[in-house]
Amino acid sequence: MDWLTTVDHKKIGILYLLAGGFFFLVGGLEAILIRIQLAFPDQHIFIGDSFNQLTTMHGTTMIFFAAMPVIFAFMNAIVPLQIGARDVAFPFVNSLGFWLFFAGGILMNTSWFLGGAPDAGWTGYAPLSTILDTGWGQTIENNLQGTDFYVLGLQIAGIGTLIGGINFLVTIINMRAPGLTYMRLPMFTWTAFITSGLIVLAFPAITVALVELMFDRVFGGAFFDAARGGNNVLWEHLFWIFGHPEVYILILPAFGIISEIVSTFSKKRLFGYSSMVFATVLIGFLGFMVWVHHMFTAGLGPVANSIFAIATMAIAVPTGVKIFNWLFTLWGGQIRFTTANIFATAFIPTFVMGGTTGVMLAIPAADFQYHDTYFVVAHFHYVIVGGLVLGLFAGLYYWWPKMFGRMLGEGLGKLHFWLFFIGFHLTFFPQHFLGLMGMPRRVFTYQPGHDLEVGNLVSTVGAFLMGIGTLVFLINIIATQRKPKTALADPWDGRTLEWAIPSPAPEYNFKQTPLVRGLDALWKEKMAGNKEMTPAEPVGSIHMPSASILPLVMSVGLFIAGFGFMYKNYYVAAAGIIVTFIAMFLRSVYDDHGWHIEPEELEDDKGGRA
Ligand code: HEM
Ligand SMILES: [Cu+2]
Repeated sequence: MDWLTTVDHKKIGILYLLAGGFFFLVGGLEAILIRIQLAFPDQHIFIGDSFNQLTTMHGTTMIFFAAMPVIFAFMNAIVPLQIGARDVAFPFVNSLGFWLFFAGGILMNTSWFLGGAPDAGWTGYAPLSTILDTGWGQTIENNLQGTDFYVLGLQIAGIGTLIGGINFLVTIINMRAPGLTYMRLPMFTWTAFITSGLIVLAFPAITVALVELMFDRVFGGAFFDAARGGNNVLWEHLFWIFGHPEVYILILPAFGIISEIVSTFSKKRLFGYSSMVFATVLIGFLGFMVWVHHMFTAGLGPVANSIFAIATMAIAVPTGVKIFNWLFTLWGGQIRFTTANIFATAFIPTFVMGGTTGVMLAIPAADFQYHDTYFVVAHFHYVIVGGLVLGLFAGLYYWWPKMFGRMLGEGLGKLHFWLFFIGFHLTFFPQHFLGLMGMPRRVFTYQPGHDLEVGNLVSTVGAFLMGIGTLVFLINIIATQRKPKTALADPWDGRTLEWAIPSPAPEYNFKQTPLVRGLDALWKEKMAGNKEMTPAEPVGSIHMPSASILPLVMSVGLFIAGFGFMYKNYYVAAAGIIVTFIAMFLRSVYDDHGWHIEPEELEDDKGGRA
């Protein structure tokens, strides 16, 4: 019950991690099924519709319901601690954001059991996504509803993400401890800040696109129907105006995680901190200027293509700055190869390979050849799996003690790393060549005798290795959970504020708000010979927000309404919306001032002095 009503950012972080982890397994299973079908030529296991559903759901699940929530898990679990805050700015909204994401994810995945999943690709291109049973012969046999699940599931989840982004923007702007100026923010918080900004600017584009798609599908609209005056390229623009920034929403926090870990485990401050900040802001900005590189072959013409090609290549510059700064941080450091740091250092060359193929794709003339082949599949998996997922694993090993009070096993961790890392390269490296040899993406089979057999088989073997690696990680988690909570407050000899308080953090985080006196606030105090942070305020009563069931109720309401719209049963839709509105009404009329923890209740051994 506690978990259904919690507004504590640390618990919400754990909820995001559990839900995101669950969807990672679902998406991973879908990936393995795809690779089983492609292991050998001319197979008949998942073909046609079922293959399209697998690829669509795999992509959508991984991006929206696995990677995004795990990033939110870290933002929740770590950002308030790194800035010396007691919670996020709007704890209630934070919980609402989680439940909306979860409702959207579940709604979309119920499609598997209700007549078929969406099958128009994770990009949902019109007019493929606008096809439905209109009675004039365009019926897709068993899949009338699939894309409706996509439209409504993403819409509900998207609102959750959007309000989450707003919340973290406000939190980082307003709730920093005294002395924590912007140029002293830990790198992970900086990337969380820019990512939140990108969310606030990018998600409205997909919201609008999905509303239009919903009108086309549910109410017979014509936004994307060229025959009735609409324009299907409009969908591509709206999707990628969101979609390209989205990939930076995903990768920037991973950059932040890597920066923290590389610096902690080389016992050096991050090389070129201010250039790192500047590069992050610049990547965020340029992320909005390049969406058309996904549309080079859509026929926008040479001028548009050239402008967006140059803008795209420009992103490689700040990205290169980051890469060199990480290398210079490691250079001459006292490096400790913990599991977290192995994942972090392996991230660097892997991500560089993904960036390189990105620059290749950014050349329009070349892209006409690569586009919609396995080369693109190889590119984005190098950046998303080789970049983001390695970064997330690094972060999990690093912050696990802070989140759960226990250390993940190092032996199993290293086994996990090697299985996953080798499996990853086996899976995706051959795909570059499959693409160059002409294998189109999203095909469910290929014929023997075109030299595509070996690459595909190696790729499938690699996918199984990654799956086994993930199982080792799960075993590690289970083994760890059975041990007592004995993690130290600062197990890695850390540099930033989250290591100044016990693991796991007490409910109120900091007994006294700390005073920040420089970059790497905790390290600064350690160097000055202090064992703990200097407090910025006397011990006093601590104000806490009250738990509430309303965020869950609001999300359930929208979940019900989603089904109503899908099956065009407007009574159900109205009932769902009414549930949500009643919950909103209760929230606004019921005055809740929260509660206080009095100084006598603060345990001495908890919360340190700061
Ligand atoms: C130096 C940086 C990068 C460059 C120059 C770059 C360039 C490109 C280009 C030109 C395409 C379009 C290929 C085509 O469809 O023909 C593409 C696709 C893609 N990129 Fe990147 N990229 C970069 C970094 C990233 C990062 C950091 C991510 C994610 C974390 C990412 C994720 C993707 C995805 C998911 C697609 C495929 C979208 C789809 O059609 O399904 N890229 N990239
Ligand atoms: Cu892009």
